[in-house]
Order: sequence, then structure tokens, then C-alpha cells
Amino acid sequence: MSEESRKVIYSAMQPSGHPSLGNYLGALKNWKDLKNDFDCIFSIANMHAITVRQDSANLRKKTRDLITLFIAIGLDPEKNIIYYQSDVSAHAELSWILNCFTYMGELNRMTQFKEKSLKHNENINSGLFTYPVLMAADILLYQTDVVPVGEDQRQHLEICRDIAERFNNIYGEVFKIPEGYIPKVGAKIMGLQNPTKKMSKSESDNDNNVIYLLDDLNLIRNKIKRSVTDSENEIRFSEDKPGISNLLNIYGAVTGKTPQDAEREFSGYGYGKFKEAVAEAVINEIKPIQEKYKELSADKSYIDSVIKNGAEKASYIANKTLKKVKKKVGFPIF
Ligand code: ATP
Ligand code: LTN
Repeated sequence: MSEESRKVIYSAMQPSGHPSLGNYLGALKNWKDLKNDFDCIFSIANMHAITVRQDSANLRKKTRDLITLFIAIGLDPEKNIIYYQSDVSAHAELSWILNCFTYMGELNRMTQFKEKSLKHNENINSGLFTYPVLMAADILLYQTDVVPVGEDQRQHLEICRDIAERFNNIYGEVFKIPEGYIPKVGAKIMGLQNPTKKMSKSESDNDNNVIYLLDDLNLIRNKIKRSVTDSENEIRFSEDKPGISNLLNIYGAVTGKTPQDAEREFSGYGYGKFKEAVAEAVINEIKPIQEKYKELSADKSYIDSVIKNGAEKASYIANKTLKKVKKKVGFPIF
């Protein structure tokens, strides 16, 4: 594909906890798979992360750990832009402008806001409410074509498109209207202990519910072994078997198979043997990432240079769009 015709991919992840297998299969793995065919921009959404109270030192550490993990999974800072959201002030500026083109009613419908306000009812701040507007700013600043995310972000993508279309209808073609890329398998990995709720890096009261990408490999094996299934002994992908279906989904996403293929592969297996096979597949995928992560973490100056270069490259692109927007809304431009 020629350089000019390459589409732009944009996505981000919050440094709100230790990245989970859900984050990997729903997002990171696809970023890695798409990275050679697109102009890719990936950010650490630390401005989004403070919509929930964070300890500063811990947030700073998790932010750095996450950019290190981005590189460890195979994103290439030479070819892809990898940066911290807070390093590019255009995000905050465009977010404010877009707030003025977003209706309260639209934001009121957001499921994530409803869920997070229930969970953090002592801190229902307006950042949590306008979170999707900042996310729209992230995406639109880079004239993004495609946004690879998990299923839970579908609603946020829709509102982003609505805001962009509304703005374009008033001012002309300022923003590209982005499409979502939600994988067929792996878009919604469920908790191992509660397979009716998504596996989430920051919302679990039970550590056995979540596989963290940097978990000790034996711990991963044990978490899968202890995962909740059902009282039958049949490996079938079906709504009435959420635990087994989740494991089939995980196995499928890791090996590139459909859950139905996986179901056939394990027909006649007992649950114990099945869980062992799923654990081995997960470990095979994660082990090289952990090794690379360890090596990169020791190289402080390299990570520092990635952060600095990423911020410069991202700012350059973002500021071009921001300038256009400011001009359109009537702010003086020099
Ligand atoms: P938090 O718990 O802090 O809300 P999260 O674990 O839900 O975080 P995000 O940082 O909000 O993760 O999301 C990063 C990416 O991972 C998004 O594209 C999201 O859709 C995807 N993702 C998160 N959880 C899952 C999951 N269980 N299955 C598949 N994809 C997921
Ligand atoms: N809200 C997203 C993280 C995020 C994002 C983005 C994803 C922030 N900005 C822009 C895609 C594009 C989430 O995954 N919870």
C-alpha cells in the first residue's frame, strides 16, 4: 500500500490498573495485528484515568508500565506513534470545544457512565460524565479512519461519530468520520469467577476473576483451573454455559480460531483437560510478551526517548487539526 493511501488507526488504553487478558484480546492483540498495514497511533489515556480517583505516584508508574507493555507486545515506536495523552494539550483544548457540540441527553445515555457512577458514587465528577467527549477529541484530532476497541466501547464510538457529523454539518468537512473495528472473537472476555460480567482491569474485587498480562505463569494456570464452569461435563459454546463459552472464546482468540472450531477440537474432553489446554495456549501467547517486557523495563533511556518522540510526533498531527477547528469556530489564529 502506498504511504499516502494508508488509513489511520487510533486507539488508547487507560493506565487504570494492570492490563488484563481482556484488554489484550479485545484491543492490544488487534493493534499488533493491524500495525503494519496502517498508520497507527496509540495513546496511554491518562487524562481519562483521572475520572476515577488515582494515587499520583501509582498512576505515574502504571502509565510508564503501560507504554512499556505497548512496545513489549510488538508495537514499534519507529513506525507507530505511541504517546501519553497528557503530553498533547490539543486533547484538552479540542475536548472543550466539542463539549459545546454535545448534548447532555446524549451523555446521559452512556452505559459506562451509569455503571461507573454506581461503582464510584462518592465521586460522580463531571469528567466522568464528559469522558466520551474527550475520547471523541482523541480520535478526531488524528483524522482517524479506524478505531480498534472491544465491544464495551461501541457506544462511545457512536457518540464520537455523531459529534463529528454535527460539527461537519455546521462548518464543512473538518473531521474524518471514523469506523469502529471490533473483533469477531475476543471483543468481550468475561471474568473467570463471574462469567456474566466483563473481565475488567480496575473493577474486580476478586483477583481470581482476572488474568493480568504480567501475572506469574503458574498463577495464570491456577486461575484458569479454578475458573467457574457448570455442573455438566460437556464442552459446548452456548449462552446457558457462560463459563465454558468464555474459555472457548479465550482459546479461540488466542489461537485465531472461532469458538465453534474450538468446541469441535475439545469434543469429548473433560473440563480439567480442557482448562489445561486453554491455560497452555494463553501461556504460550503471554510468555514472550513478559520476557520482552522485563528486558525493556531495564532500559530507562530507551523508554524515555520513546515517550519524548511520541509526544512530538502526536502533537504535530493533533495541532494541525486543532488549528483548523479553532479557525472554524471563530478563534483568532496567528
Ligand atoms: P477500566 O476497568 O479501568 O474501565 P478496562 O479494563 O475496561 O478499564 P479500558 O482501558 O477501558 O479497559 O479499555 C482498553 C481496551 O480494552 C478497550 O478497547 C476495551 O474495549 C478493551 N477491553 C477492556 N476489557 C475488555 C474485555 N473484558 N474483553 C475485551 N476487550 C476489553
Ligand atoms: N475509553 C477507552 C480508552 C480510550 C480510547 C480513546 C479508545 C480513550 N480514548 C480513543 C479508543 C480511542 C476505553 O477503552 N475505555
